[in-house]
Amino acid sequence: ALQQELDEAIRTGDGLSLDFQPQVNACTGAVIGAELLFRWVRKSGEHVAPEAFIPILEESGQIVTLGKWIIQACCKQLHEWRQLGLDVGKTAINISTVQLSNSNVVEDLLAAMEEYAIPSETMSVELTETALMVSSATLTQNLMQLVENNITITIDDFGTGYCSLTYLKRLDAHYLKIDRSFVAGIGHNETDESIILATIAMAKGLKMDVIAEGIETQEQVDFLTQHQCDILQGYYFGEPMSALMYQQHLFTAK
Ligand code: G
Ligand code: G
Ligand code: NA
Ligand code: MN
Repeated sequence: ALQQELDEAIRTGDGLSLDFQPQVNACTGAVIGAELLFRWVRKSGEHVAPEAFIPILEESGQIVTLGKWIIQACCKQLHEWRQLGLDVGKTAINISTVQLSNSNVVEDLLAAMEEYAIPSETMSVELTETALMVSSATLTQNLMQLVENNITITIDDFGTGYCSLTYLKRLDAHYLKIDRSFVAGIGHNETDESIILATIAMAKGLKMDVIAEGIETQEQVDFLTQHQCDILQGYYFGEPMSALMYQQHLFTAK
């Protein structure tokens, strides 16, 4: 039933939307871009968390059409903002390793960016891992195509996925994103703090920039800034917002 309802939603667009959550420069606090987060509200009014249904769609293959919808809607929105003269920085779109292994998702992204005249330096991909991946030719090809087209790659949820270290070794990723479960331990869990410090040191050694997510407190901001984290994201700076709210946020954040 969930799958049928989503099929219909993708066809009509009803109940589907995109949220934007600001990402800020850790030193200056300036908004440098946003992460795009997909939202689905069912006909019953129930909000379904992406974690709850994306794995199901990956299994059924529906993630391919949903992925196309998200990419189209994102580029259309970015185009509108550009037309208004709004500089929204870099937008990070979540793409799972399942999507990258089973579809032409990068072709879709490049086509939409061309259609809506979105420069590659304003687009980035957060590589999320929802299932154990065996490397496939399609996955490798898709990742290479991103790099060739100057689209930056972030390894998402670092330390919680299945084989992130393998990606670090094989992949030209630009950013490493510290998972919010580690950030939550700052100030009271030495293990989490040690993992964060080791992760930052490793990322710097690999010439990568570090993003931390799930920032909710000043203490977390201070700790991460003191330890050379580059980009911060979390409720402390702004919750995921509708496009309209985000647009207003950009004006008031300046
Ligand atoms: O904002 P929220 O906690 O609901 O997002 C949960 C997770 O859902 C995110 O960490 C992200 O990995 C996943 N997600 C959100 N939007 C998308 C999307 O557009 N595509 C994919 N593949 N995953 C997404
Ligand atoms: O890693 P992922 O792409 O799932 O991260 C995005 C998710 O994290 C979204 O579901 C978003 O709603 C959630 N999120 C964003 N900021 C915060 C925060 O400060 N605290 C918590 N607990 N969750 C957050
Ligand atoms: Na993400
Ligand atoms: Mn994450």
